[in-house]
Amino acid sequence: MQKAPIIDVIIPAFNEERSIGKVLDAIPRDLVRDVLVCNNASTDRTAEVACDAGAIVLYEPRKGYGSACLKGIGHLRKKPEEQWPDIVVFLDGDFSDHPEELPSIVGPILREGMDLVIGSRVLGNLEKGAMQPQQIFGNWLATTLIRWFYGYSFTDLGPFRAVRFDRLLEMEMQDPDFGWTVEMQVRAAKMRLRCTEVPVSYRRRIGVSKVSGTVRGTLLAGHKILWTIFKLI
Ligand SMILES: Nc1nc2c(ncn2[C@@H]2O[C@H](COP(=O)(O)OP(=O)(O)OP(=O)(O)O)[C@@H](O)[C@H]2O)c(=O)[nH]1
Ligand SMILES: [Mg+2]
Repeated sequence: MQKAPIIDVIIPAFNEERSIGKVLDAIPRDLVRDVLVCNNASTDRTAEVACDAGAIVLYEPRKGYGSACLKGIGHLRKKPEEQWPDIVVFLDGDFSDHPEELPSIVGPILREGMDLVIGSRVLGNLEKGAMQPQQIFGNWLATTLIRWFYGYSFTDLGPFRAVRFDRLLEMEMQDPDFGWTVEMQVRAAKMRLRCTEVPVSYRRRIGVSKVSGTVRGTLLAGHKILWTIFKLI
């Protein structure tokens, strides 16, 4: 990329009023054009807090992590092509990720010609209790299957990631919920994209756990992730 790259950030958010302001404040805004908070039918003040902190707030009535991300992509795609971003960064709205690490997430795209960069919590600084044992096992299983079926070595399905926008559009992402992250990695592998990982820090979320800390959420997410890997073969 010759000119200064356009980097936009997409944050799916469902009832994250206590954390979203901190997430937005920690994003290095000098590197980023727009921050899109995709408000997933929140019933709290997530939208107001995000708007006050300078984000563009989009509303997505369909629940689910993937639906919120798709809303953000749709918003960017509708712009005239010359205003499309070069890179899109995804991160969570619960302040588990460390947004100030954005430069290391986009670095391999800018400097090494990568298409997709996954922030690996396994390789990075993982706060005790930030990931549940079943989540660590599930990620290990999913990444092992991806290695067997697709020959790509990932260590994590972490939410903090960067992807070239043109490649993201070519992926034609579809998953409306928990399969989103693994779908992106499987599609990237099938497309033989240039993928890498960088270590990222990860801490305990602010607010109530919705997925990994609940039995129902873990079972649904685990099932969906494995199903997505087999479905796309
Ligand atoms: N659970 C859930 N999260 C959503 C939804 N839509 C957007 N999100 C956001 O997606 C991000 C990831 O969800 P989390 O609830 O943090 O999922 P997790 O990190 O696997 O598990 P916990 O942090 O333990 O709940 C957060 O920013 C959520 O606010 C949704 O419909 N359900
Ligand atoms: Mg979380």
